Amino acid sequence: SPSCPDGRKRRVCYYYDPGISNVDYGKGHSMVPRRVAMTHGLVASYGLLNDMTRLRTRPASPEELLAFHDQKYVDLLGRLTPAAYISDGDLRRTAEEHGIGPVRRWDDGACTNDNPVIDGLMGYCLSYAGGSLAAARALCGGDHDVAINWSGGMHHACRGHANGFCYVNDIVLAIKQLLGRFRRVLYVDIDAHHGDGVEKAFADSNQVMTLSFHQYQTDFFPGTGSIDDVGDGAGRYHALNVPLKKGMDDQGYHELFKPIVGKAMQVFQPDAVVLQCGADSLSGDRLAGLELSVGGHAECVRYLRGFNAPLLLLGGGGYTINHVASCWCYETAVAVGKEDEIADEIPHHPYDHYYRSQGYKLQCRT
Ligand code: V1S
Ligand code: CA
Ligand code: ZN
Repeated sequence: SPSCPDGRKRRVCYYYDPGISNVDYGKGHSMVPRRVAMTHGLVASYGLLNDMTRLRTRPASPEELLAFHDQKYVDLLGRLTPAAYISDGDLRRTAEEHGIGPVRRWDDGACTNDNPVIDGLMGYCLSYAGGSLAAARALCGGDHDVAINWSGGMHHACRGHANGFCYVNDIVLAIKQLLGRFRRVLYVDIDAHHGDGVEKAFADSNQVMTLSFHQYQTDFFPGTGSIDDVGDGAGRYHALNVPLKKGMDDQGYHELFKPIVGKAMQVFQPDAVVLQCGADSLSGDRLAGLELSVGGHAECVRYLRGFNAPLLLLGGGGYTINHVASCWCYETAVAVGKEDEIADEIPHHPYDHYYRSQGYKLQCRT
């Protein structure tokens, strides 16, 4: 069925590694990787896997991380386990210099660190980076129009430093992969936080335009992304920032999103687009204060898909996990052009008890 203004169906591929359900940032930590397994459970229960090619699960190699990260940092990630962190003082100091800290506070066991030393850390990094690389390669190959990795989107990681729950920057790696085939890449970031790691990586490039919409106020993480921050040197005016006040709703958001993204598409004429779909911009998020509905969030996907450029969809933040999974499932439906066909009533599946507070409804139509 025609599902786009140009009447063409999109060929969609999708990455999911079930290993994500075992990744645990620690007790009380806001980042819950199980939300990606919940998303996959919903996607499967709605039958959407039949409308996409499932990419083979292939973790990145440590060498592939070196396309952005430095050798010392990659070596550290490879050696860092909770046991080694406790027994090896040198390793502990090195980890802390690179932004990675203890998983537990010794009094009540609750996690207090943004980037804890978690079990299976390197495997987790290689898995989500491998997913974004596989998705980027699928777009380079030309057999797919949209590629999805909901476990990716870790926009804060730096070259040699973990930051804001992100250890490796799969987005930078994926964009570098896309640049092997495409001349210009537009990066759009609808996570409630500023996409600082991606912006910084390409700040002096005119081949990559970065555009972040984010909550911006005193004490809101990471504190960067003012409207005056526009890129450096050859990349000047190729970094765009749209700082928002808390409470911004669908209508206010799209009064900015559509004209700004539309203008960026028109002026920059990208050959590929990467959309970081952080779902902490949804209303009711545990960390952020923007007030998008699932329909309003997904409208960003629908709008960008309509330009018919190769499109990479990634995850990101999102801390009220039933909302996150509902949103990314609905956006998967948008990608395959079935948003009008999926029922509001959530089908029975192994994770359905998580959706009790929303009446077992996807709540995607506004
Ligand atoms: N806001 C916020 C927030 N909450 C936490 C946190 C909460 C519980 C824990 F167990 C551990 C950490 N950290 C933060 C922020 C980082 C937000 C990262 C957003 C990531 C993303 O959605 O954009 C993409 C995945 N960190 C801070 O505010 C820094 C601190 C300044 C305060 C919190 N403490 C724990 C560290 C230092
Ligand atoms: Ca953002
Ligand atoms: Zn965020």
